[in-house]
Amino acid sequence: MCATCGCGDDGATVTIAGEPPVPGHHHDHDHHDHPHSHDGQRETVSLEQRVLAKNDRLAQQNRDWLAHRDIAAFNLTSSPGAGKTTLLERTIGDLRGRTPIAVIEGDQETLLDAERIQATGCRAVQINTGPGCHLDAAMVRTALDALGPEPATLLFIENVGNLVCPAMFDLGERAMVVIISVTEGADKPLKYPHMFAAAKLVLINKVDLLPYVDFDLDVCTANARSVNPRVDVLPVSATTGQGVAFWYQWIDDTVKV
Ligand SMILES: Nc1nc2c(ncn2[C@@H]2O[C@H](COP(=O)(O)OP(=O)(O)OP(=O)(O)O)[C@@H](O)[C@H]2O)c(=O)[nH]1
Ligand SMILES: [Mg+2]
Repeated sequence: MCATCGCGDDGATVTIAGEPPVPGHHHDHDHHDHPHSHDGQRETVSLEQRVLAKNDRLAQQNRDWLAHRDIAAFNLTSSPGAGKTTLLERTIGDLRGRTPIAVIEGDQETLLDAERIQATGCRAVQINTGPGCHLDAAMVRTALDALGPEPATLLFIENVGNLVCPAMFDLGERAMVVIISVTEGADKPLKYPHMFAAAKLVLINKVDLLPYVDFDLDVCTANARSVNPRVDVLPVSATTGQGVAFWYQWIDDTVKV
């Protein structure tokens, strides 16, 4: 069960396209078999705390595992369709040859995004969360075992498209990057503050569409900084390539920290 929205995430699977799926971890989540509402709010809050505390422990193990191999991981979050996979396709193409790159894809169903990434020649595994609405640290651990990234890999984790629950689940990444596209409205940082507060970088994508939509870059930036004063903000277009050089520079700077 998701600690934030209560949806189920049992039965996640990890798949390398072209190979049979392997079951993900079992989500015992320290809970019993009954719904959690019958004992009132206190039990629900305590369960949430246990789920998140357990995730934080596993995330720290992931962080240690990655650091030991000099692997920097970036957790990409956004609402569905903001352009995460398109940006990854361009990023892989542009950074190819500079450093090894691998991708963990998270979606409720389908191998579509992993297949798009593999079409670029990059190694990718797909986690299908089923009814679950976010990746968690245990799923990423299973995916890392399947992926076997070489030392010094640049690892991108594309989270399930959702601006709410992924904010709560540390995966052991170096940084969370939230992508918002100009068609979504400049108010989104105010309406989904937890995600923007957790991010190190906000990428404002699809700026090629700015002439056609009512979206104010300065207002969106100010809204993001009102919930996270130190967050970096970069406007980009994953399809035209506008601004992506600054994204690559940001990756370089963050990897070196
Ligand atoms: N005009 C424009 N379209 C874009 C841009 N980036 C992505 N798109 C389009 O937006 C749609 C969704 O892009 P995806 O990359 O699949 O988005 P996503 O965030 O990976 O989607 P989910 O994984 O389903 O959450 C596609 O039709 C892309 O071609 C961009 O910079 N400009
Ligand atoms: Mg995608």
